[in-house]
Amino acid sequence: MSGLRALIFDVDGTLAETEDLHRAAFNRAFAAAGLAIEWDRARYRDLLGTTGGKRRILRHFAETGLPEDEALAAELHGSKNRHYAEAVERGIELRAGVAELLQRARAAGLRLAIATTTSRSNLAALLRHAALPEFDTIVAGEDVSTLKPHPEVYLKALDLLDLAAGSALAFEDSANGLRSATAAGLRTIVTPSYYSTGEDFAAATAVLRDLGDFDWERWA
Ligand code: XBP
Ligand code: MG
Repeated sequence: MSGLRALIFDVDGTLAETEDLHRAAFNRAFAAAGLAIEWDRARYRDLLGTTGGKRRILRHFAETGLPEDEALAAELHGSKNRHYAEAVERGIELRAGVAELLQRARAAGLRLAIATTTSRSNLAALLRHAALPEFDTIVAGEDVSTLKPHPEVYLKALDLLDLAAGSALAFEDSANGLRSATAAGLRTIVTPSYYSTGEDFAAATAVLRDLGDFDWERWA
């Protein structure tokens, strides 16, 4: 395809399998605060339907009859992010094919952007410790008023890139992310992750096992 100018990437689940590190960090934060809350994988898969860590904690409070204490949720979320950064510092690998795709895109003169609902501190930890190149544009959770599946994060990335949606491709791992990107008008490549496997990706332009399977010639 001609006219492709930029690739816009989701972070958690797409660049790296980070969600289980988030889950463990939530559990550490709950334990450190003396709360008897522990999220197993099945519970976390369900909670991932709610984007944003603080909103996820508040949903758990609501669903288990605890007071919806915003200040406590914010404190726990801050603690979770510190535990998450420590875990990322101990080592994180990119998903298969990601580094190669980013390199090829750079070599082809494409611009690279990030559109994520995660906190900037989590992204900074990942950018410091995973083998990622510089991104031209980054939009994170704090930069938008409404998280995915709302399109704001992708619309903002396109605005900062000064590109129309037709000149870019989005890369996502989840149904919420796919809804966000397609609502922004972007064609979206989905690579299902550990937690998103089995979700509905019917609206995707392509669904790939990993980004090493990205058919570069078709797009570049
Ligand atoms: C996935 C998310 C995030 C993370 C936790 O983000 O839903 O909420 O689970 O991040 P992405 P925070 O768009 O990168 O897939 O705790 O910082 O909200
Ligand atoms: Mg994701």
